[in-house]
Amino acid sequence: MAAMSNLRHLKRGEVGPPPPAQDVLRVYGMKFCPYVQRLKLVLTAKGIEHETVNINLAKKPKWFLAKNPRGKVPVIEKNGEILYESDITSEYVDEVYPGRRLRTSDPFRRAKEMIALGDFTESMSGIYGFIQTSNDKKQNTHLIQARKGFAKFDKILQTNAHRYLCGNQPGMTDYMIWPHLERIGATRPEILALYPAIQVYFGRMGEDDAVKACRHSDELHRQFIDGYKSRNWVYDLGTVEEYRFVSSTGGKLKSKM
Ligand SMILES: N[C@@H](CCC(=O)N[C@@H](CS)C(=O)NCC(=O)O)C(=O)O
Repeated sequence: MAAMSNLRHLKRGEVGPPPPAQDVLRVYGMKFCPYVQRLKLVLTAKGIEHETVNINLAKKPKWFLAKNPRGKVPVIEKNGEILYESDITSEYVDEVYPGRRLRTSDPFRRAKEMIALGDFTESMSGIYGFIQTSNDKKQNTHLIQARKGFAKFDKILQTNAHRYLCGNQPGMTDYMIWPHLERIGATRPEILALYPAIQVYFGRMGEDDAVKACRHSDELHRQFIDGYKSRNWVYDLGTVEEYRFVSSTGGKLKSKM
């Protein structure tokens, strides 16, 4: 159950995997997707066994589009049922699998977390715009947008009574935020340095076991984002493992996932 699976990304024209075996949870993902990482953090924090099939999102197989008409990862499949969207799948597995409950149960605290997530999310299109362009003028516009959300998020963290947004251990909202912070830390650490509370939070999240298990090196992130900038998406970067299908019609997908 490697956290961010190293399995090769399957593309259009390639035969799809057989359905998952009875009661096996399967994640359709992409090694560098922050939304897949959200779900993987939740699965890892709760110790939920699962297998992974990685999808080449630049050349999506038809059989994948049939599973999620939105064409996005993550998707989960179990016993013939399918769900997608990182927040929906994460909440679902948190609720139906045993283990530490990651969603905050107190309605008021949960509502405050949603406000923090909203402020953080406000800066995301700015951040990804900034990371992906080399044009100075465009970078500046994106940075202005990113800073608005970050300043609000930093203020929330300053007055937060706990080590993490969700308490003294990372919870659901922390895991929804972390994948984006990881990418900013890897590519633009100077932005994080502008916000003292975000920087402390970043360091604390980095100590969490699930975060460690799902984390890519800064160098690997930079390699992937460089491809992204030049519109040359390379998904099979770093360690790459091959699938071993037992049969094309059914049965277990045999692989270290
Ligand atoms: N709202 C979705 C966003 C997921 C998403 O954008 N995933 C990207 C990869 S990081 C994707 O599948 N992109 C393919 C596409 O948009 O065609 C979620 O939270 O799961």
